[in-house]
Amino acid sequence: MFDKILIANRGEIALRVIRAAREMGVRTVAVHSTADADAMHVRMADESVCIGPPSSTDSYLSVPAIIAACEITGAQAIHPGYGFLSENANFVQILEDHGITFIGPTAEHIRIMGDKITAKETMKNLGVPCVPGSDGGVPDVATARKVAGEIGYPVIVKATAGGGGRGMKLAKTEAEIERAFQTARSESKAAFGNDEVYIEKYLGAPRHIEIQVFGDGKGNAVHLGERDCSLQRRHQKVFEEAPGPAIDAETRARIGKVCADAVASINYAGAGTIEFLFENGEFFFIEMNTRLQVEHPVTEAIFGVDLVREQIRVAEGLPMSFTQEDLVINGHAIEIRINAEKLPNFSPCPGRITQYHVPGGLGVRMDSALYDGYSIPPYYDSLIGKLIVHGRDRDEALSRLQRALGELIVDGVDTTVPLFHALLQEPDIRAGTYNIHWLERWLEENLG
Ligand code: MV4
Repeated sequence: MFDKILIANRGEIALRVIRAAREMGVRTVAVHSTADADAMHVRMADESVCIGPPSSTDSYLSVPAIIAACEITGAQAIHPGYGFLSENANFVQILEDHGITFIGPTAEHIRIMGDKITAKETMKNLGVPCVPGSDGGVPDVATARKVAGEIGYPVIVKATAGGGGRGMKLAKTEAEIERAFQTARSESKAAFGNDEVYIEKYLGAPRHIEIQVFGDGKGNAVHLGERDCSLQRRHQKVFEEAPGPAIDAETRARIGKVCADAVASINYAGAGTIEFLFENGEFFFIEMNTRLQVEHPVTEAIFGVDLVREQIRVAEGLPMSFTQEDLVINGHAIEIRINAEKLPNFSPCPGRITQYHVPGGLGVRMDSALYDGYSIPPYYDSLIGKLIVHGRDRDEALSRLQRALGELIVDGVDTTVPLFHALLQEPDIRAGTYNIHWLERWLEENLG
């Protein structure tokens, strides 16, 4: 086993990794910016290294500073968490060249999935069902018009370097294709330095269903079912649950096997998420994320596994500690993301926490790096906590969420907690009958 790992992240995910490492007897190194000197991850780690000024670019994204921290402390591996350097293939390539283990997939797999055209082509060749669309990149307007005409309108033009909703343009009719194509292309060039775009049939009212996969890097892989993450605002997830209310056991087993077989055949290592749009009983691949995701705890809850522990094991070359047959779903889990944001505009609300009380009891997990008196710095994202509840079924999970939310106190800053009190009153939330557009519409009608 590793003696010591470095966590190249902050906030709740840094704590999440420190906790798994500690249970495994692995020592931990926190890195932090000057703004995070008093952060909980620095306190909780065995050692810490200051790696730069507040700006992420000069600290949590600084490859030389992070590698120097590794060399100084003798850490043998780096866990990237999510965001920051977690899907940066160049970073992973440099670690590979320095003999530092990256706790995650290879640079090559990150690169393949980071380019959305290559990712889709790879998945299609592995038998994963994809959204109908262009065969690879679309070089000019004439081709765009031809491809869109063949697929049928509406279509969506997407940036190959995009993902997560960045660089997408809808064309409802042929009259809109030229503009959609040109805008997608120029915005993509400006944002990513890459103007390659592709075209897909636009699905009107799907759910966002993602399949959790896990590989050992040696040709073995499993799936851990799905999460329904359809409730999003501006491509930020707000509420996630597992299993998906619209997915039955047979459907899960079928798409799960397709995904597990696909990643097994490329020798994928570690945690991955295969994202689909799900409409009228059909799955359509859109993207693959090669990291541990924010919402991984709902999967952990229903399968009773520690995904970070598995990541560390596999990075060391150990086998996974479960087989597909071991992975049986128990009950239902829901996660809500608590952000330091002021409603109705969701404007960031950093500041000092004057009172913090964490809910507890059966089936309640709060992942957060907050503490009484902590000052949330203004430099990073606004996620300050995740409340995860687990029940025997969906109704019990919903009741438990409402009960736990009632116990939670976060004073001193505005948070998104009131949004969840309101959402839990909604018949569509209680019934699980929502799609990717439900939340934006609800916000429009209720917070306007
Ligand atoms: C789509 C789509 C409809 N049709 N692709 C947005 C984020 C990125 N991951 C993919 N996205 C979408 N791709 C086709 N062919 C609709 C969306 C989309 C969306 C997807 C998931 C969750 C929320 C969303 C909100 C708006 C649009």
